[in-house]
Amino acid sequence: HPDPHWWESAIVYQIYPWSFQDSNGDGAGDLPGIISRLDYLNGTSDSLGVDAIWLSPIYPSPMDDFGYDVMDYCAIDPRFGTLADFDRLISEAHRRGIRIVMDLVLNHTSDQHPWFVESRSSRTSPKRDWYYWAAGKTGHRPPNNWAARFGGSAWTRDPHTGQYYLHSFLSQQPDLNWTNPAVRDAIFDVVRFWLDRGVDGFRLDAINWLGKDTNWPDNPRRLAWRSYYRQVHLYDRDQPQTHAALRALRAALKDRTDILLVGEASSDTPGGPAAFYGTGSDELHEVFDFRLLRSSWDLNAFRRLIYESDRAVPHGGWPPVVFSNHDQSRHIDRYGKNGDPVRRARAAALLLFTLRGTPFLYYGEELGLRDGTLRRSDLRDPYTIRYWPWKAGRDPARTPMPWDDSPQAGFTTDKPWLPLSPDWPQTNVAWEQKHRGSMLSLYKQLIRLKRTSRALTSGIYQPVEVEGRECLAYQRVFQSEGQTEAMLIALNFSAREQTFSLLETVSIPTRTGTLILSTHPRRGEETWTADRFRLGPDEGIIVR
Ligand code: TEU
Repeated sequence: HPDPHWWESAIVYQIYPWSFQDSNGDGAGDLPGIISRLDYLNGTSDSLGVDAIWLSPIYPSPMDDFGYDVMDYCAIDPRFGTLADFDRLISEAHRRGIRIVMDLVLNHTSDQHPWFVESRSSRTSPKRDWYYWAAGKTGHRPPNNWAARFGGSAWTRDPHTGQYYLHSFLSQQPDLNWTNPAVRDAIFDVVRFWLDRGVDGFRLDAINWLGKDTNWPDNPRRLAWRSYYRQVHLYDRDQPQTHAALRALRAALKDRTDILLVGEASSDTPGGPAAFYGTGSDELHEVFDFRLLRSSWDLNAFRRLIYESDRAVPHGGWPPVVFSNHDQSRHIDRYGKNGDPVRRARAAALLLFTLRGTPFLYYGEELGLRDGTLRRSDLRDPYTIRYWPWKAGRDPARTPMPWDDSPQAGFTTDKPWLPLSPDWPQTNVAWEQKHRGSMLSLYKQLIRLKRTSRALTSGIYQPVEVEGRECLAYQRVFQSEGQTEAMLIALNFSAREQTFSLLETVSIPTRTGTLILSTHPRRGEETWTADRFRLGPDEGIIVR
């Protein structure tokens, strides 16, 4: 039963398959494990209540980048299960009202993918131009100065043919040549393969990398800090060919208005990630905007970035809201710096479910799970290892989901592939389900509220001016047939209790109302007035 644009009222939950639930005791998560935990996500009165799962890659892979290096786009890695397990996941999820969004890694494959194996076999291989090959400069120097995202040159010389291949990430992740129509056709076959199995959408990995300037000009460098230069990715990201490829993909899906295309574009161009909405109806439905995620917990930055990213989405597109994913420290640790992490994470939860857009939760954030404290010998991700200990890296945010206080937190019976985060004895599903003041209880409350409020799902976003500094306020307003539903959100960005009042610079349907939710456990239904209201440290409230 097609439900066009289902994502505009949905809540999406990202599962990192390595870390959600192990079913066979090998210390790593798998599909049968995920199936066994679906009731936690939706389908019972006690479930979290999410509408879709975004699954990070589960395809066969040598796991150099933990699945973002794909060897076969149309199969399941045996570590995670089989295609039969996947089909069962789809039907069991759908039965509970959960949709499945697959991760599609289109910029590159693994160097073990048969396409690349064939491509590198000789200069005249029929698949040679499925990837980018170029001659080096004299003296075994790469064709240009492009830097790989994970360090070093973006070019690696293949001794077998003496040419260089391009890889924007690890050298084990050669970039596909999207100027070649055969590549595009092969990928569209992959899309059809998963659509036939019943998936509901795709998260498009690193999508702004797709097109390249194949004249291979050097990227300019800009002085970033003292004598440290940073490369400006002028010619290897955000190229016009990327838009052409996305338009073709969207056109191929024109009869499927129920298939979500959400793209990851950590783009630094002036148009920013929003450029990948195209006109609003010819490229992606949703594009992650990581500016808020990269910001520190700062009122002025949040006010500006929320406004800008909301305004940037063209008519027809829909914004995702995201604070955490598998690529950086969890936001409880990032936003919690120089403050109270739990109170701030509760305030962030309020934003996640009340800003305009589809909330994307990263597994464990609903528990307030903290980053793992890992030793050098625990690390698995090559990017984390390369910059250890100067950068926190990605492994700390990928630790196993803590389900209960049994050994290994109910995640596995063996040694987990990454150690549990140290807070798991209190921060786990079983404990939090029993405590009304827990992060999990707050997430459930917010999800229930969002689902039953037209204002919170479909209403417009309007900033509201506040008298007194350090308070962010906005309203969500939904109007239809003369009826107005409005919700006001106010958030104290300081660690002190303060009294605020709203300025009447815009028409505020919410000058009086009932305070229906607070991120501080003690407050419940009480009357509220815009003229004078008190907020505790880091407290956020919703007023109806
Ligand atoms: O990430 C692309 C990306 O933009 C990264 O540079 C990201 O900003 C970085 O990891 C932050 O530390 C995607 C995936 O999300 C990531 O896990 C993959 O490793 C990468 O693509 C390559 O496929």
